[in-house]
Amino acid sequence: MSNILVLGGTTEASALAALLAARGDAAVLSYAGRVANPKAQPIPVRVGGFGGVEGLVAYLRAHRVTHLIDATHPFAARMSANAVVAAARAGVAHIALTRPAWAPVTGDRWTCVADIEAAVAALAGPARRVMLALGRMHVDAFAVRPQHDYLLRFVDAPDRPPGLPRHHLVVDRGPFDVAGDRRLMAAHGIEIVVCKNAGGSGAQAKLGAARALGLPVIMIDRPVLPARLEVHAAEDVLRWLDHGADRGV
Ligand code: 3Y8
Ligand code: NAP
Repeated sequence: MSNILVLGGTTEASALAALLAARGDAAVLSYAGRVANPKAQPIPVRVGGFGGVEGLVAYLRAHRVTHLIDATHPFAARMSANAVVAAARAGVAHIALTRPAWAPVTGDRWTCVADIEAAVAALAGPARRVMLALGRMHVDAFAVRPQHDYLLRFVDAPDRPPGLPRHHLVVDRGPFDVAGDRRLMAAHGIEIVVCKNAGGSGAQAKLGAARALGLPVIMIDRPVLPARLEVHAAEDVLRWLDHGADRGV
């Protein structure tokens, strides 16, 4: 009898949770607790860190988890690294449900950079109107570029104002749509967009909006993750659960 733990926080994790609920699988979805009201799920939810690798090993053993499914965001690098190590230590089958990285298409004006610091460096120069579509956690890194007018978008209202002298904050959660993002960018006279290569559909709208408006995009590449079994569709996870997991394929 399988007992599944899904590391969530993405559109794909929610899609998987719906499939697991429909099949009646014993499954729990885990959130870090980063936002005030995480999306409700059709399976039981736990919220909060595990306490590093050791904490996750202890959780896997205490709850007799048989399958660990890492469906976190591609930038949740520490969680994903911990999951690989903890699953191996606890002898729990592990798979990652990820989404392919976005690739530029005709009309895209991308500058790809390695990480947040490189994106900050790429914003040297005269003042511009910048959509910083990175959420809340990395805004402070851009304080060394105070000359720009920033458009920020957070899931929750922050308990202190962002440390950027000129900014406009939108409080909204995705998934977003192209028409909405295009209206937002036009209304704020955005000249350049900074974003992470999140992949998937939930954050993709801003790329279509930037393309339609002919705007350049600073695209932050994903962090490197450990080697692991990966699939890109929730249905592939179900096949793994039903046929592959016990053979470790
Ligand atoms: C807490 C749980 C679902 C999941 C929805 C996806 C899509 C909408 C688009 C922009 C980019 C950003 C941000 C974003 C998107 C989905 C997905 C996605 C980007 C929620 C959620 C949690 C979080 C955490 C939050 C981060 C922030 C990042 C906002 C739920 C809504 C920018 C990533 O205030 C904070 O501390 C926010 C932190 C990590 C990145 C950052 O640095 O601020 N996501 N987002 C999860 C937890 O506690 O474990 O309520 O659904 C989930 C979603 N956010 O089921 O429909 O699948 O990616 N999330 C990025 O891609 O750059 C917004 O504004 O254009
Ligand atoms: P991270 O930096 O890789 O993880 C930092 C620590 O947060 C982890 O070591 C773990 O704490 C805890 N954690 C992360 N995800 C967790 C989960 N699903 N359940 C329980 N604990 C979790 O992670 P992050 O980038 O802050 O992402 C946090 C959450 O937001 C994840 O669910 C992710 O899917 C979601 N998200 C992130 C982004 C993004 O841009 N980073 C975008 C959309 C959604 P312990 O070490 O104490 O176990």
